[in-house]
Amino acid sequence: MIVERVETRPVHLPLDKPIGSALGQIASFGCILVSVRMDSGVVGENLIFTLNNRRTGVLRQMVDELADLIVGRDAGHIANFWARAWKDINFLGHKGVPVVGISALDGALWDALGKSAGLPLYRLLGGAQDRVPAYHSGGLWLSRTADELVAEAGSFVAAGFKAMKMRLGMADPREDIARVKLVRETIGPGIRLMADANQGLNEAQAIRLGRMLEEYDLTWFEEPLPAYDVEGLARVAAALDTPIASGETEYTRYGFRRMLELRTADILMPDLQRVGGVSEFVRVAHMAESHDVPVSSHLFPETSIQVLGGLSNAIYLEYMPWFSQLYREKLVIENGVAVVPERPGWGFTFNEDFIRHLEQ
Ligand code: SMN
Ligand code: MG
Repeated sequence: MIVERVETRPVHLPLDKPIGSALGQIASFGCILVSVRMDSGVVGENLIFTLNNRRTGVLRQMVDELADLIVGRDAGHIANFWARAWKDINFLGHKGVPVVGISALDGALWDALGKSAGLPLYRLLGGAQDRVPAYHSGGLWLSRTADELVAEAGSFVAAGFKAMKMRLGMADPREDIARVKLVRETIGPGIRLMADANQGLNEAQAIRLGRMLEEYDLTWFEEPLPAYDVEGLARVAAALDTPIASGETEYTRYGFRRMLELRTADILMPDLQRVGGVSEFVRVAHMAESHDVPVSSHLFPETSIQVLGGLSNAIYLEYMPWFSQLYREKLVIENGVAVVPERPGWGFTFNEDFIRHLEQ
């Protein structure tokens, strides 16, 4: 199977209502839909995005610029592509947009491989589990009032979720604590609760807030510090009983190797677009397994579910409904557990009817 062509399409996807996080307000997403066409007729698909459709053109350009590394070549030589691309981006840098470009093509090639083999990715990866616990991450934002937090947390439990994540980062940390207390009281002790600070704290603030949150039995305290401060994060992790989750802002095996060496986090959560695609997610997860560290996913539930299904140390899928409308198929979550599709490739294909109305 030879790659014939790479196509990229920008799509602006608005949210019904803007949401607030420590990363700022989010009103929409600038998505780049990537389609890699094979001589066999198979098309591998993938998705990358920016918040609020800012600088989306840079992502698209990066994918277009890397296309010459796969066009005319054997589409099944994915690791070969990855190694050549790694050398190719050396001059631009081994983090950020160049790695996102690799991730986009890597994922599309894996989708194509699965489709041509007639197998879902999780089986190609070895088949560790066909169900993965999911936590609801599509709510409990900083922009929610106390009443809205209660209503939303209740609605997630009513929908069968056994775990959910809220955001931290109110101007006064006492307000964060009051909000965690409120959500914990709403859902009771039997439902898992995660809290995400989105890099908004410094080391002293993180340890202080983390200590005050210990009594609310958080399953994890996510990204308390700026992503670059891995040494500080290791000290936060050592100071708290609550497990630390981090990694959504980290790149490739080299970034995660450092995190594991320093024991910065109890749970690693690679993001398919930043880690370096399926290939690198798997490398990172296997490396984590050798340290007895579990992994979760970050965003992209429709595609991440296949990767987690291939990993014995995957504990949670982040369920975020943002991109669901872009796909024809719907992710099935039964009693809070996501079902890994048995359809080939990702098992999710772009919904061209919906996308037609969005294209710029
Ligand atoms: C998150 C990521 C991207 C945008 C908003 C919120 C958050 C998460 O860190 O983990 O979902
Ligand atoms: Mg996060």
